[in-house]
Amino acid sequence: MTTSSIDDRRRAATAALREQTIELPSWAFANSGTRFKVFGQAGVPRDPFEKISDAAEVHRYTGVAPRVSLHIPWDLVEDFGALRRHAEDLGVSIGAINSNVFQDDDYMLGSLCNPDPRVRRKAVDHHRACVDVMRATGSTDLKIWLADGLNYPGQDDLRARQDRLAEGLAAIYAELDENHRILLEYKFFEPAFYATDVPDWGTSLLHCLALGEQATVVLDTGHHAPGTNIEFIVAQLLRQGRLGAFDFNSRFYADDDLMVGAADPFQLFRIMHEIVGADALRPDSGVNFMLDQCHNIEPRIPGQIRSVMNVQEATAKALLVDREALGAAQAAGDVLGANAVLMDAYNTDVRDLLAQLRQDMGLDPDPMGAYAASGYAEKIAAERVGGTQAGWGA
Ligand code: PSV
Ligand code: MN
Repeated sequence: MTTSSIDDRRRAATAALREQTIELPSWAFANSGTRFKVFGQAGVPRDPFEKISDAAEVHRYTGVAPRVSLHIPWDLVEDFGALRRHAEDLGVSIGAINSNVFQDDDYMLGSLCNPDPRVRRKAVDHHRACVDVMRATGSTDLKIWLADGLNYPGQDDLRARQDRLAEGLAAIYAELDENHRILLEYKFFEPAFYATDVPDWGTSLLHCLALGEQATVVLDTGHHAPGTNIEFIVAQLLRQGRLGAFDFNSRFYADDDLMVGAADPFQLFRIMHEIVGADALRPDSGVNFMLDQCHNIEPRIPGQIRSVMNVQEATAKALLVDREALGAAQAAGDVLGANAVLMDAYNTDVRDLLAQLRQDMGLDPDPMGAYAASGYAEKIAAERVGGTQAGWGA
């Protein structure tokens, strides 16, 4: 059996990890909760500028989180050029622009799939405005998640809704600049419970294929039924060159939006194994590794730091897989041997490797400790008094 040496693999892993970037969601820094209670926290941002300042702290201590996704209208500001400059001054940039066609009364029966053409036009216009935000901020990704769906059989026509969806998406696609992409997200249920208009990767992919090269699928790890083999979906989308991005988070039950790698680090490893196997970790692979999380009870900036570290750990383990040995075992039909090669990598403690990487990058090897010692949490708690803390809808 051929094997590459562990030292070679560690060297290659370190080089790849240096290049990996993870995008942070602006809404992770704002108040959030369940439908039962939102617990406020001291120092929560009052506006998008403060959200970006907090995101920049995560980048300061991890060195691998240089972009922040915005959600419109939650992150509407008068001057997006100023927001962009604020980000750049702090060493970060604006990432994906998330549209929001689910929090306006007009959208009760859907947005792009709504039976009323006036509402459909309004939803397309909102996306036009989002493309303008992309131009002003330098963003290249328009992330679309639709809450569209039905609660009752017969409530609307399933096929007609797909036709309206295709038409609306085509109108939005026509607005894109050359360097822009659409990231079309799917989710199997919620808020609609009987039928969702973009429920799965297949539906998203079909619409993307009809739209053109600039349309790709975004895979939110929380948007699947229990037991779904997510790494299979990853492999399929990569084969088609249509995996545009991840929304990383953890689920125990449904769309829990907990910290990535907290509920099922093994699943995260399996996903990253597919990514590494398809050489899709490269920064120019077109896959945007984003977080989509809410920190309801834990402090938010450390919650994001921990999440970034969790992604790095899973990635490091995937990079340590002895692919030559794995290939040889697979070719020989050695079921247990192949499984053992994968598990060896998963069971490797990579924390020392990542601590060394951070040191090489001029960072503290312990991002959580360094942030805690920085005094930033105390500073924002003291400074951010008055005003309204940001949350969903603000
Ligand atoms: C929907 O559940 C989702 O995952 C979409 O990405 C939204 O934009 C995000 O959550 C924030 O609500
Ligand atoms: Mn998402």
